[in-house]
Amino acid sequence: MTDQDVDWPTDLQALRTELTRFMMSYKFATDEMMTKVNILKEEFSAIHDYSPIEHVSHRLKSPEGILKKANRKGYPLDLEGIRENIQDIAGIRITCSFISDTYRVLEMLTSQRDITVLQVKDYIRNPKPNGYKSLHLIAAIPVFMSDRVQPVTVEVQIRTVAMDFWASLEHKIFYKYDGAVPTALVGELKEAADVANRLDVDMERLHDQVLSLGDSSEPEDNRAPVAAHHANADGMLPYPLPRSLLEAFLEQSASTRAG
Ligand code: 0O2
Repeated sequence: MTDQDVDWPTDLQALRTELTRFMMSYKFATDEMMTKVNILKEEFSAIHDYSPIEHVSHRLKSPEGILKKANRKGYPLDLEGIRENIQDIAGIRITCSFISDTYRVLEMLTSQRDITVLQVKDYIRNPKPNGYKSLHLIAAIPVFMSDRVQPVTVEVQIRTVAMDFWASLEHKIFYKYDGAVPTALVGELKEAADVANRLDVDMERLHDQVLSLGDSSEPEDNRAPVAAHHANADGMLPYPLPRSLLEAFLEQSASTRAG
């Protein structure tokens, strides 16, 4: 408590504590979900040839933003009402290279035991009329605090890089025109969404073709050595795995099994 707070009426002090707890629960839920996504991303980068997750970001709606949305939508202005009705206070955005990766990431998240799926909106199979595409997962994740376990709702948006590029620009244009985007621009945006979709489809087809060629098509000199192959998104793993160590390990485990 700061000196300033001493003069605050008790009800304001109580509300501030309650709001702080409320906001923190969403911050912790975001942290939990980010950990889950980063584990998938790092595991894929280390073990497989590529990760379906290109990039992940997060944001927490501000208390002002929450109040504005509750007012705009006519939701009850108590914390329980807000918790129940506003599902995007904690938001995570995952960008993937290919369309199939978005579904793969969705499946990997929704199959985790501690995640309760509340809703999935598939704007990839069913795009919005303006061309918006994305998968939206609304999920509850348990947050373990000192005196209770609180299920907290998080919105996860999963989309390709091309869809994300389009959505960022459309979002800027929408706000610039305060929602009243000129018809010609709406048409151009829809066309751009179609072009982005063609790019997604073509890139995935090309990627599949390259995969079907298999490893043997890769020139010997371009093959990454074992340690470099196991590099994660941030560079190398924190521990080296030199060939000599792997060979010694194999030899010893074979002799243990034999004897
Ligand atoms: P921000 O600033 O990104 O948070 P809701 O309004 O959330 O109660 P709705 O409209 O059914 O209910 O939710 P929906 O369709 O799942 O959309 C939620 C979020 O998806 C939006 O949050 C946007 O982030 C994104 N989104 C949805 N439609 C569009 C679109 O047409 N263009 C773009 N660029 N993004 C979209 P917010 O709160 O609107 O915005």
